[in-house]
Amino acid sequence: MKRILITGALGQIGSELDSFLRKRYGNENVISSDIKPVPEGMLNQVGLFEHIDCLDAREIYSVIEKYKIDTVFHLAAVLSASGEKNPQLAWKVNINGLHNVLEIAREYKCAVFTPSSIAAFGSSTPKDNTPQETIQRPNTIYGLTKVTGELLCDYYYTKYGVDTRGVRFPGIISYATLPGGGTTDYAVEIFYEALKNKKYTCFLDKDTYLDMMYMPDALKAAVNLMEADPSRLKHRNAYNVTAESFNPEQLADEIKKYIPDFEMNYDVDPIRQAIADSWPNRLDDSTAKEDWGWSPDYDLKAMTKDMIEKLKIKLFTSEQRRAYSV
Ligand code: VAH
Repeated sequence: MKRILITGALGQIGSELDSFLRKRYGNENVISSDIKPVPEGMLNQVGLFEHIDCLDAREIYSVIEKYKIDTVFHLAAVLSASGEKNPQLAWKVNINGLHNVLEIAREYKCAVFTPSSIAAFGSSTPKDNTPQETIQRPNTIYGLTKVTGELLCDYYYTKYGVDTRGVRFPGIISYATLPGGGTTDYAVEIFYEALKNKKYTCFLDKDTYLDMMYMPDALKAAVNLMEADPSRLKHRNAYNVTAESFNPEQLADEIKKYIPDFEMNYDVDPIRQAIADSWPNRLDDSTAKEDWGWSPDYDLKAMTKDMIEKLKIKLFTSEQRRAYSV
């Protein structure tokens, strides 16, 4: 892995994967791309940047040719809640966009990382210690595109030898970029609201268990898998990975250790609740640990501590931080 392209680089994962990879491989070896232009406020944070609409194969071709790309982290996707509002767009972006990338990777012999998700499982999947190989019958368009994407990436590996790899990400929590259109977004929004307003109204029920992961662990999973010795990989698309499983009430209780007067309310969104209810409570990620040494660093306690510390710096001036009784 020497010359890397990230698609969807302005999203929640992409915006942090960009700087992570630049530190690891050098600024000149990481090209970020997105369908959107770089926002004013991010111009000094992004390295080499190109416009790519993954539905336009010519744009992908030209960037891969221009920079002699050998590895693509394909992150451009429509997430679960947004997908239910526009299933047709979700299918086009998540499948046709992926197919464009795989076809070009086949021609230019690029390796491809494509994240799957716990959303690739459905209500008939075992909810606790969800196995690496089990029933996958999701009932959301996002989940359906994730299962299709897993199968398509495996096909390109077995049929054409394209070095495709992926992980099934849980909900990802980060302080740098707000997520957009996800069912797990509550676990990010809650921190902003707790610090700014000391209260949050959660759109999921208090005892909705979901797998979650702090962004540093998510970046570690993606890069460690792509750097792993291919001979050790018994799977390609995609590995179960998780770091923690908690429900909104447990997250609220952990935040109260830093903001004692934080108030948590609930106003359940039936659409996102139904999506969350169809997902597992806790994955079994032992196969990833055995095959390529997966090992998360952040549990609920460590993630909450770091999120509060980093968001206080992001949201408040030093005077405000001094005055803030946290
Ligand atoms: C979503 N954040 O909520 C994404 C993720 C497991 C959830 O795939 O759609």
